[in-house]
Amino acid sequence: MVEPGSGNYGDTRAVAHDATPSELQAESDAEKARHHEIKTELTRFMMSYKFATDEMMTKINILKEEFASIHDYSPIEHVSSRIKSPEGILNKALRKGCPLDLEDIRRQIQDIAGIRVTCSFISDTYRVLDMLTSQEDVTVLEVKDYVTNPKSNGYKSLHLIVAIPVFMSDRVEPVTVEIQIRTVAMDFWASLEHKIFYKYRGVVPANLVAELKEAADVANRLDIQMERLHNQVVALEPAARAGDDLLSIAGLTPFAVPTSLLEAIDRGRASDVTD
Ligand code: 0O2
Repeated sequence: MVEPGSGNYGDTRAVAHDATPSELQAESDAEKARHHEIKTELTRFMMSYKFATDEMMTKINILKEEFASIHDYSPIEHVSSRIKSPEGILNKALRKGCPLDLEDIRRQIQDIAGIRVTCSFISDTYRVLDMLTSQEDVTVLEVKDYVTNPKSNGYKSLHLIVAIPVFMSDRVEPVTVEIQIRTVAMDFWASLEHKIFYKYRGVVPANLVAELKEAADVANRLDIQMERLHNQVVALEPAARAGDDLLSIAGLTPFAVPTSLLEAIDRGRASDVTD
């Protein structure tokens, strides 16, 4: 017999010891059905983060390709993404004291979808930040500038939390994505520090902490020096480049550009100016 409120977990779903086999079976079926329903909800929940990541990755890759095609150089070296596993979400929710409810988790855990953008130079990290935050459908929820204000251990990165609309079959869902933007040198440092931090379970010996801080300073000096070198190269007179008569778009075979087309557009512009 099912006695409301008398079970192990203090809820109405628990079964008393004298339950008949058919009652036990019914309870087990009901539990399976509930778990199935929750799993479906969880799948939709996780999918929304995958779609948000896909959308942001497309945006970032468009910026990367557009920049590379027009300027012969891209501020973005590398982009990667990850979705936190359900276990990772559960651990973070428990750590933060967040109720185990999908809507609370959606509100309180903002790095379920994470993207990392690696740039060549410090100025590029801010350029990428500007390009992403100025997009109309991207709502900026938070920006943390650990590049200008590094953490005490030496960690540097720009952290951006955005919400992006995901168009599902029956609704539009604003989904948050955490984007970390850093240089190659900052990334190198952060991945090593992350490994050390986990190896020592957060209690890193003082000598290693000091060495890591020193390495962060070296990485910063390297960033500054590499950017200075880059600027010197950019300032040099551009040499005539082979293939200037071709129109190149990444992923497509270069198009030949008829001189007559260039001349016609040029004439059209000149007449626009004189009109
Ligand atoms: P994981 O496993 O990388 O996801 P939050 O806990 O996110 O709500 P917090 O910690 O104030 O709030 O956020 P913050 O400072 O923006 O840091 C978020 C993420 O940045 C971290 O995620 C790390 O990925 C990275 N990060 C921050 N500080 C450091 C650091 O000192 N060293 C390294 N290597 N990475 C750092 P998680 O959730 O801590 O971990």
